[in-house]
Amino acid sequence: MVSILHLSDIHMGSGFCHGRLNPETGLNTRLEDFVASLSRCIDRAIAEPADLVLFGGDAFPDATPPPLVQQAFAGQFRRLADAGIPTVLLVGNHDQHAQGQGGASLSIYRTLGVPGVIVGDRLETHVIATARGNVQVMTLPWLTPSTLLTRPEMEGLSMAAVNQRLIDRLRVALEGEVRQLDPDLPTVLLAHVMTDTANFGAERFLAVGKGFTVPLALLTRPCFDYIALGHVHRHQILCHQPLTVYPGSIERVDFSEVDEEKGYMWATVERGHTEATFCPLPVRPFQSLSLDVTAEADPQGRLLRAIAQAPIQDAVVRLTYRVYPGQLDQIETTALFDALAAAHTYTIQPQLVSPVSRPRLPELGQGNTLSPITALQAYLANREDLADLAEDMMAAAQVLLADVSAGEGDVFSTETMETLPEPEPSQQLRLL
Ligand SMILES: [Mn+2]
Repeated sequence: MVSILHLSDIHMGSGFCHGRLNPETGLNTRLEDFVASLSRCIDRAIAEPADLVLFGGDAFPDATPPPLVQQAFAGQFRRLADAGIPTVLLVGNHDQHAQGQGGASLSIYRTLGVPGVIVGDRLETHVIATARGNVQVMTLPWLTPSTLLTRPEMEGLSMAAVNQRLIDRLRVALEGEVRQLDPDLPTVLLAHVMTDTANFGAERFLAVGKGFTVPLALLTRPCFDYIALGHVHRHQILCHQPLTVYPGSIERVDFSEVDEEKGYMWATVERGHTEATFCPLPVRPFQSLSLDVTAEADPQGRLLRAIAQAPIQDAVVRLTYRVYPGQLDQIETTALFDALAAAHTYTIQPQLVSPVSRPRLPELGQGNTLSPITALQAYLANREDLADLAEDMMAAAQVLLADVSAGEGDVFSTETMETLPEPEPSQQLRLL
Protein backbone atom coordinates (compact mmCIF):
# COMPACT_ATOMS: atom_id res chain seq x y z
CA MET A 1 0.00 0.00 0.00
CA VAL A 2 1.34 3.37 -1.06
CA SER A 3 0.11 6.64 0.42
CA ILE A 4 -0.16 9.49 -2.05
CA LEU A 5 -0.80 13.19 -1.63
CA HIS A 6 -2.46 14.45 -4.79
CA LEU A 7 -2.82 18.19 -5.35
CA SER A 8 -3.37 20.26 -8.43
CA ASP A 9 -3.86 23.68 -10.04
CA ILE A 10 -1.64 25.75 -7.78
CA HIS A 11 -1.65 28.77 -10.13
CA MET A 12 0.88 30.49 -7.93
CA GLY A 13 1.24 34.15 -8.85
CA SER A 14 -2.34 34.68 -10.00
CA GLY A 15 -5.07 36.85 -8.50
CA PHE A 16 -2.74 39.62 -7.30
CA CYS A 17 -5.58 42.09 -7.90
CA HIS A 18 -7.38 40.46 -4.94
CA GLY A 19 -4.44 41.06 -2.62
CA ARG A 20 -2.47 44.01 -1.31
CA LEU A 21 1.12 44.72 -0.58
CA ASN A 22 2.28 43.31 2.73
CA PRO A 23 4.53 46.11 4.07
CA GLU A 24 6.46 43.66 6.26
CA THR A 25 7.48 41.36 3.43
CA GLY A 26 7.07 43.50 0.34
CA LEU A 27 5.02 40.69 -1.20
CA ASN A 28 1.48 40.62 -2.52
CA THR A 29 -0.70 38.99 0.14
CA ARG A 30 -2.27 36.67 -2.42
CA LEU A 31 1.15 35.24 -3.23
CA GLU A 32 1.55 34.66 0.50
CA ASP A 33 -1.87 33.00 0.65
CA PHE A 34 -1.02 30.64 -2.20
CA VAL A 35 2.35 29.81 -0.64
CA ALA A 36 0.64 29.15 2.71
CA SER A 37 -1.85 26.75 1.10
CA LEU A 38 0.88 24.91 -0.79
CA SER A 39 2.99 24.76 2.33
CA ARG A 40 0.10 23.14 4.24
CA CYS A 41 -0.01 20.39 1.60
CA ILE A 42 3.75 19.88 1.83
CA ASP A 43 3.59 19.92 5.67
CA ARG A 44 1.09 17.08 5.58
CA ALA A 45 3.14 15.08 3.07
CA ILE A 46 6.21 15.38 5.30
CA ALA A 47 4.41 14.81 8.61
CA GLU A 48 2.68 11.54 7.65
CA PRO A 49 4.91 10.98 5.59
CA ALA A 50 3.47 10.43 2.13
CA ASP A 51 5.24 7.88 -0.05
CA LEU A 52 4.63 9.95 -3.16
CA VAL A 53 3.34 13.41 -4.08
CA LEU A 54 1.51 13.93 -7.36
CA PHE A 55 0.96 17.41 -8.72
CA GLY A 56 -1.71 17.53 -11.44
CA GLY A 57 -0.47 20.56 -13.37
CA ASP A 58 -0.84 24.33 -13.72
CA ALA A 59 1.88 25.52 -11.38
CA PHE A 60 1.69 29.17 -12.48
CA PRO A 61 -0.63 31.38 -14.51
CA ASP A 62 1.72 31.08 -17.48
CA ALA A 63 4.92 29.43 -18.67
CA THR A 64 7.20 32.32 -17.69
CA PRO A 65 6.57 33.18 -14.04
CA PRO A 66 8.70 35.91 -12.43
CA PRO A 67 11.72 34.59 -10.49
CA LEU A 68 10.11 35.55 -7.18
CA VAL A 69 7.12 33.31 -7.88
CA GLN A 70 9.30 30.49 -9.29
CA GLN A 71 11.35 30.65 -6.13
CA ALA A 72 8.30 30.48 -3.85
CA PHE A 73 7.09 27.39 -5.71
CA ALA A 74 10.51 25.73 -5.77
CA GLY A 75 11.05 26.50 -2.08
CA GLN A 76 8.07 24.35 -1.17
CA PHE A 77 8.80 21.41 -3.48
CA ARG A 78 12.41 21.49 -2.37
CA ARG A 79 11.17 20.42 1.07
CA LEU A 80 9.86 17.19 -0.45
CA ALA A 81 13.17 16.51 -2.15
CA ASP A 82 14.95 17.11 1.17
CA ALA A 83 12.58 14.70 2.90
CA GLY A 84 13.24 12.04 0.24
CA ILE A 85 9.60 11.99 -0.93
CA PRO A 86 9.38 11.35 -4.68
CA THR A 87 7.30 13.92 -6.55
CA VAL A 88 5.78 14.03 -10.00
CA LEU A 89 5.19 17.49 -11.50
CA LEU A 90 2.75 17.24 -14.38
CA VAL A 91 2.61 19.88 -17.08
CA GLY A 92 -0.72 21.67 -17.43
CA ASN A 93 -1.90 24.06 -20.10
CA HIS A 94 -0.70 27.07 -18.13
CA ASP A 95 2.79 25.61 -17.89
CA GLN A 96 3.27 25.31 -21.63
CA HIS A 97 4.44 27.91 -24.06
CA ALA A 98 1.81 28.82 -26.60
CA GLN A 99 4.07 27.28 -29.22
CA GLY A 100 6.31 24.29 -28.94
CA GLN A 101 6.54 21.24 -26.75
CA GLY A 102 7.48 20.56 -23.22
CA GLY A 103 6.73 22.10 -19.88
CA ALA A 104 8.61 25.35 -20.03
CA SER A 105 8.13 26.44 -16.43
CA LEU A 106 8.65 22.97 -14.92
CA SER A 107 11.31 21.42 -17.16
CA ILE A 108 13.99 23.25 -15.16
CA TYR A 109 13.52 20.59 -12.45
CA ARG A 110 14.55 17.85 -14.86
CA THR A 111 17.37 19.96 -16.25
CA LEU A 112 18.72 20.47 -12.75
CA GLY A 113 18.27 16.79 -11.94
CA VAL A 114 16.51 17.51 -8.67
CA PRO A 115 16.59 14.17 -6.81
CA GLY A 116 13.22 12.46 -6.67
CA VAL A 117 11.48 14.98 -8.93
CA ILE A 118 9.94 13.72 -12.16
CA VAL A 119 8.54 16.12 -14.74
CA GLY A 120 5.57 14.74 -16.65
CA ASP A 121 5.61 16.54 -19.98
CA ARG A 122 4.74 13.58 -22.22
CA LEU A 123 2.71 10.40 -22.20
CA GLU A 124 5.07 8.10 -20.38
CA THR A 125 5.12 5.57 -17.55
CA HIS A 126 7.45 6.07 -14.61
CA VAL A 127 8.21 3.26 -12.18
CA ILE A 128 8.88 5.07 -8.93
CA ALA A 129 10.58 3.48 -5.95
CA THR A 130 8.89 4.66 -2.77
CA ALA A 131 9.45 3.87 0.89
CA ARG A 132 6.70 1.25 0.56
CA GLY A 133 7.57 -0.32 -2.74
CA ASN A 134 7.31 0.47 -6.40
CA VAL A 135 4.41 2.27 -7.98
CA GLN A 136 3.74 3.02 -11.66
CA VAL A 137 2.68 6.52 -12.61
CA MET A 138 1.59 7.16 -16.17
CA THR A 139 1.77 10.87 -16.98
CA LEU A 140 -0.60 12.47 -19.46
CA PRO A 141 0.13 16.19 -19.69
CA TRP A 142 -2.13 18.74 -21.34
CA LEU A 143 -2.29 17.89 -25.01
CA THR A 144 -2.76 20.44 -27.72
CA PRO A 145 -3.84 19.42 -31.22
CA SER A 146 -0.30 19.94 -32.50
CA THR A 147 1.02 17.31 -30.08
CA LEU A 148 -0.93 14.61 -31.85
CA LEU A 149 -1.63 15.86 -35.36
CA THR A 150 0.38 17.64 -38.02
CA ARG A 151 -0.97 20.70 -39.75
CA PRO A 152 -1.69 18.93 -43.09
CA GLU A 153 -3.68 16.30 -41.16
CA MET A 154 -5.93 18.97 -39.69
CA GLU A 155 -6.39 21.09 -42.80
CA GLY A 156 -9.91 21.49 -43.97
CA LEU A 157 -11.37 19.57 -41.05
CA SER A 158 -14.13 20.88 -38.79
CA MET A 159 -13.44 21.32 -35.06
CA ALA A 160 -15.51 18.22 -34.35
CA ALA A 161 -13.57 16.17 -36.90
CA VAL A 162 -10.24 17.37 -35.48
CA ASN A 163 -11.43 16.50 -31.97
CA GLN A 164 -12.40 13.01 -33.11
CA ARG A 165 -9.01 12.44 -34.76
CA LEU A 166 -7.23 13.65 -31.64
CA ILE A 167 -9.21 11.24 -29.51
CA ASP A 168 -8.44 8.39 -31.90
CA ARG A 169 -4.73 9.19 -31.71
CA LEU A 170 -4.82 9.43 -27.94
CA ARG A 171 -6.67 6.12 -27.70
CA VAL A 172 -3.93 4.39 -29.71
CA ALA A 173 -1.14 6.07 -27.74
CA LEU A 174 -2.76 5.17 -24.39
CA GLU A 175 -3.30 1.59 -25.52
CA GLY A 176 0.38 1.28 -26.39
CA GLU A 177 1.37 2.64 -23.00
CA VAL A 178 -1.12 0.49 -21.08
CA ARG A 179 0.21 -2.69 -22.70
CA GLN A 180 3.62 -2.01 -21.24
CA LEU A 181 2.38 -1.70 -17.67
CA ASP A 182 3.43 -4.19 -15.03
CA PRO A 183 0.12 -5.77 -13.98
CA ASP A 184 1.35 -6.47 -10.46
CA LEU A 185 2.27 -2.94 -9.44
CA PRO A 186 -0.08 -0.30 -8.04
CA THR A 187 -0.79 1.97 -10.98
CA VAL A 188 -1.80 5.62 -11.14
CA LEU A 189 -2.72 7.74 -14.14
CA LEU A 190 -1.81 11.40 -13.60
CA ALA A 191 -3.52 13.50 -16.25
CA HIS A 192 -4.14 17.17 -16.95
CA VAL A 193 -7.28 16.96 -19.02
CA MET A 194 -10.71 18.41 -19.59
CA THR A 195 -13.05 15.44 -19.35
CA ASP A 196 -16.46 15.31 -20.96
CA THR A 197 -18.36 14.67 -17.73
CA ALA A 198 -16.71 17.29 -15.49
CA ASN A 199 -18.37 20.33 -14.03
CA PHE A 200 -16.45 23.33 -15.26
CA GLY A 201 -15.68 26.78 -13.95
CA ALA A 202 -13.28 29.46 -15.11
CA GLU A 203 -10.73 26.95 -16.46
CA ARG A 204 -13.02 26.31 -19.41
CA PHE A 205 -12.61 29.93 -20.50
CA LEU A 206 -8.93 30.09 -19.59
CA ALA A 207 -8.23 27.20 -21.95
CA VAL A 208 -10.80 27.86 -24.61
CA GLY A 209 -9.87 26.82 -28.13
CA LYS A 210 -6.51 25.49 -27.05
CA GLY A 211 -7.20 21.94 -26.05
CA PHE A 212 -9.76 19.25 -26.47
CA THR A 213 -12.16 17.32 -24.35
CA VAL A 214 -11.23 13.75 -23.48
CA PRO A 215 -14.03 11.22 -22.98
CA LEU A 216 -13.81 9.94 -19.42
CA ALA A 217 -14.39 6.39 -20.66
CA LEU A 218 -11.06 6.57 -22.49
CA LEU A 219 -9.25 6.95 -19.16
CA THR A 220 -11.17 4.84 -16.66
CA ARG A 221 -9.55 1.54 -17.54
CA PRO A 222 -9.24 -1.29 -15.02
CA CYS A 223 -5.44 -1.24 -15.25
CA PHE A 224 -5.47 1.95 -13.15
CA ASP A 225 -5.91 1.89 -9.39
CA TYR A 226 -6.27 5.65 -9.09
CA ILE A 227 -6.73 8.39 -11.67
CA ALA A 228 -5.29 11.66 -10.40
CA LEU A 229 -6.58 14.54 -12.48
CA GLY A 230 -5.77 18.20 -12.83
CA HIS A 231 -7.23 21.16 -14.71
CA VAL A 232 -10.72 21.65 -13.26
CA HIS A 233 -10.68 23.93 -10.23
CA ARG A 234 -13.80 22.55 -8.59
CA HIS A 235 -13.12 19.39 -6.60
CA GLN A 236 -15.08 16.44 -7.94
CA ILE A 237 -15.06 12.67 -8.08
CA LEU A 238 -15.85 11.52 -11.61
CA CYS A 239 -15.73 7.77 -11.20
CA HIS A 240 -15.44 5.30 -8.31
CA GLN A 241 -14.00 2.32 -10.19
CA PRO A 242 -11.24 3.23 -10.74
CA LEU A 243 -11.38 6.19 -8.39
CA THR A 244 -11.04 9.27 -10.63
CA VAL A 245 -10.64 12.61 -8.92
CA TYR A 246 -10.08 16.29 -9.57
CA PRO A 247 -8.79 17.64 -6.23
CA GLY A 248 -9.47 21.16 -7.53
CA SER A 249 -7.25 24.18 -7.05
CA ILE A 250 -5.62 24.80 -3.66
CA GLU A 251 -6.67 28.47 -3.50
CA ARG A 252 -9.39 30.56 -5.08
CA VAL A 253 -8.01 31.94 -8.30
CA ASP A 254 -10.93 34.33 -8.87
CA PHE A 255 -14.56 35.03 -7.99
CA SER A 256 -15.83 32.16 -10.12
CA GLU A 257 -14.59 29.93 -7.28
CA VAL A 258 -16.29 31.91 -4.53
CA ASP A 259 -18.38 29.03 -3.16
CA GLU A 260 -15.95 26.19 -3.79
CA GLU A 261 -14.20 24.33 -1.03
CA LYS A 262 -10.47 24.06 -1.66
CA GLY A 263 -8.14 21.22 -0.75
CA TYR A 264 -6.15 18.19 -1.83
CA MET A 265 -6.56 14.40 -1.88
CA TRP A 266 -4.98 11.92 0.46
CA ALA A 267 -5.04 8.47 -1.17
CA THR A 268 -3.89 5.01 -0.20
CA VAL A 269 -3.38 2.88 -3.25
CA GLU A 270 -2.69 -0.80 -3.61
CA ARG A 271 -3.22 -3.10 -6.55
CA GLY A 272 -6.98 -3.53 -6.81
CA HIS A 273 -7.90 -1.35 -3.85
CA THR A 274 -7.82 2.42 -3.38
CA GLU A 275 -9.20 4.76 -0.77
CA ALA A 276 -9.01 8.52 -0.92
CA THR A 277 -10.17 11.45 1.20
CA PHE A 278 -10.60 15.06 0.28
CA CYS A 279 -8.73 17.25 2.77
CA PRO A 280 -10.02 20.83 2.89
CA LEU A 281 -7.59 23.72 3.20
CA PRO A 282 -8.44 26.79 5.31
CA VAL A 283 -8.25 29.26 2.43
CA ARG A 284 -9.14 32.94 2.47
CA PRO A 285 -12.88 33.51 1.98
CA PHE A 286 -14.27 35.42 -0.98
CA GLN A 287 -17.53 37.35 -0.53
CA SER A 288 -19.56 38.59 -3.45
CA LEU A 289 -22.33 41.03 -2.48
CA SER A 290 -24.69 41.86 -5.28
CA LEU A 291 -27.56 44.30 -4.70
CA ASP A 292 -30.13 46.27 -6.60
CA VAL A 293 -30.85 49.58 -4.85
CA THR A 294 -32.86 51.15 -7.67
CA ALA A 295 -36.10 50.68 -5.75
CA GLU A 296 -34.66 51.90 -2.43
CA ALA A 297 -35.59 55.22 -0.87
CA ASP A 298 -32.39 54.96 1.18
CA PRO A 299 -29.86 53.20 -1.07
CA GLN A 300 -26.93 53.98 1.22
CA GLY A 301 -28.71 52.41 4.21
CA ARG A 302 -29.45 49.30 2.18
CA LEU A 303 -25.79 48.93 1.17
CA LEU A 304 -24.55 49.44 4.72
CA ARG A 305 -27.01 46.86 6.07
CA ALA A 306 -25.91 44.32 3.46
CA ILE A 307 -22.26 44.87 4.35
CA ALA A 308 -22.97 44.61 8.09
CA GLN A 309 -24.75 41.28 7.61
CA ALA A 310 -22.04 39.68 5.46
CA PRO A 311 -19.03 37.79 6.92
CA ILE A 312 -16.41 40.07 5.41
CA GLN A 313 -13.69 39.71 8.06
CA ASP A 314 -10.38 39.08 6.22
CA ALA A 315 -12.28 38.20 3.07
CA VAL A 316 -11.77 39.34 -0.48
CA VAL A 317 -15.00 41.28 -1.00
CA ARG A 318 -16.70 42.42 -4.15
CA LEU A 319 -19.68 44.75 -3.77
CA THR A 320 -21.77 45.25 -6.88
CA TYR A 321 -24.94 47.32 -6.88
CA ARG A 322 -27.39 48.53 -9.48
CA VAL A 323 -28.22 52.18 -9.08
CA TYR A 324 -29.87 54.99 -11.02
CA PRO A 325 -27.63 57.97 -11.83
CA GLY A 326 -30.12 60.13 -9.93
CA GLN A 327 -29.45 58.16 -6.73
CA LEU A 328 -25.68 58.61 -6.80
CA ASP A 329 -25.68 61.73 -4.61
CA GLN A 330 -27.40 59.63 -1.92
CA ILE A 331 -24.40 57.30 -1.85
CA GLU A 332 -21.46 58.26 0.27
CA THR A 333 -18.51 56.19 -0.87
CA THR A 334 -16.23 56.95 2.08
CA ALA A 335 -18.84 55.49 4.45
CA LEU A 336 -18.82 52.31 2.32
CA PHE A 337 -15.02 52.19 2.57
CA ASP A 338 -15.30 52.44 6.36
CA ALA A 339 -17.91 49.70 6.47
CA LEU A 340 -15.69 47.43 4.38
CA ALA A 341 -12.53 48.11 6.38
CA ALA A 342 -12.55 44.67 8.01
CA ALA A 343 -12.23 43.00 4.62
CA HIS A 344 -8.84 41.84 3.40
CA THR A 345 -9.40 43.75 0.16
CA TYR A 346 -12.55 45.02 -1.51
CA THR A 347 -13.80 46.37 -4.78
CA ILE A 348 -16.96 48.41 -5.22
CA GLN A 349 -18.63 48.32 -8.59
CA PRO A 350 -21.72 50.50 -9.02
CA GLN A 351 -23.63 49.56 -12.14
CA LEU A 352 -25.43 52.58 -13.50
CA VAL A 353 -28.86 51.71 -14.74
CA SER A 354 -30.13 53.90 -17.51
CA PRO A 355 -33.52 55.36 -16.57
CA VAL A 356 -34.75 54.48 -20.06
CA SER A 357 -34.18 50.81 -19.42
CA ARG A 358 -35.56 50.91 -15.90
CA PRO A 359 -37.85 48.01 -15.09
CA ARG A 360 -41.33 48.76 -16.36
CA LEU A 361 -44.27 49.22 -14.09
CA PRO A 362 -45.64 45.75 -13.35
CA GLU A 363 -48.93 46.51 -15.02
CA LEU A 364 -47.02 47.50 -18.15
CA GLY A 365 -44.76 44.44 -18.13
CA GLN A 366 -44.50 41.85 -20.82
CA GLY A 367 -47.38 39.44 -20.99
CA ASN A 368 -49.93 42.06 -20.02
CA THR A 369 -52.27 43.24 -22.71
CA LEU A 370 -53.58 46.71 -22.09
CA SER A 371 -55.29 49.16 -24.33
CA PRO A 372 -52.98 52.05 -25.21
CA ILE A 373 -55.18 54.43 -23.21
CA THR A 374 -55.03 52.30 -20.06
CA ALA A 375 -51.30 51.90 -20.50
CA LEU A 376 -50.84 55.64 -20.85
CA GLN A 377 -52.92 56.22 -17.75
CA ALA A 378 -50.77 53.81 -15.74
CA TYR A 379 -47.64 55.47 -17.05
CA LEU A 380 -48.76 58.99 -16.27
CA ALA A 381 -49.96 57.97 -12.83
CA ASN A 382 -46.32 57.10 -12.04
CA ARG A 383 -44.72 60.16 -13.53
CA GLU A 384 -45.25 63.01 -11.14
CA ASP A 385 -43.03 65.20 -13.28
CA LEU A 386 -45.57 64.94 -16.07
CA ALA A 387 -48.59 65.70 -13.88
CA ASP A 388 -49.12 69.11 -15.45
CA LEU A 389 -49.22 67.62 -18.92
CA ALA A 390 -51.14 64.48 -18.08
CA GLU A 391 -54.56 65.77 -18.89
CA ASP A 392 -53.53 67.21 -22.25
CA MET A 393 -51.61 64.07 -23.14
CA MET A 394 -54.61 61.88 -22.40
CA ALA A 395 -56.83 64.09 -24.52
CA ALA A 396 -54.34 64.11 -27.39
CA ALA A 397 -53.94 60.36 -27.21
CA GLN A 398 -57.67 59.85 -27.32
CA VAL A 399 -57.93 62.00 -30.45
CA LEU A 400 -55.09 60.16 -32.14
CA LEU A 401 -56.44 56.74 -31.29
CA ALA A 402 -59.95 57.65 -32.36
CA ASP A 403 -58.52 58.63 -35.76
CA VAL A 404 -56.64 55.38 -36.08
CA SER A 405 -59.55 53.19 -35.12
CA ALA A 406 -61.85 55.05 -37.49
CA GLY A 407 -59.85 53.42 -40.26
CA GLU A 408 -60.60 56.07 -42.87
CA GLY A 409 -58.44 58.38 -40.83
CA ASP A 410 -57.39 61.74 -42.05
CA VAL A 411 -54.31 61.81 -39.91
CA PHE A 412 -53.21 58.18 -40.04
CA SER A 413 -54.47 55.99 -42.78
CA THR A 414 -54.24 52.26 -42.12
CA GLU A 415 -51.75 52.13 -44.96
CA THR A 416 -49.44 54.52 -43.21
CA MET A 417 -49.74 52.45 -40.07
CA GLU A 418 -48.70 49.28 -41.84
CA THR A 419 -45.49 50.80 -43.08
CA LEU A 420 -44.50 51.58 -39.54
CA PRO A 421 -42.79 48.76 -37.68
CA GLU A 422 -45.05 47.12 -35.14
CA PRO A 423 -43.91 48.72 -31.88
CA GLU A 424 -42.79 46.49 -29.06
CA PRO A 425 -45.09 46.86 -26.05
CA SER A 426 -42.29 48.57 -24.16
CA GLN A 427 -41.73 51.08 -26.94
CA GLN A 428 -45.35 52.06 -27.38
CA LEU A 429 -45.26 54.69 -24.71
CA ARG A 430 -42.19 56.35 -26.13
CA LEU A 431 -43.78 56.41 -29.57
CA LEU A 432 -46.78 58.01 -28.04
MN1 LIG B 1 -5.39 23.66 -16.60
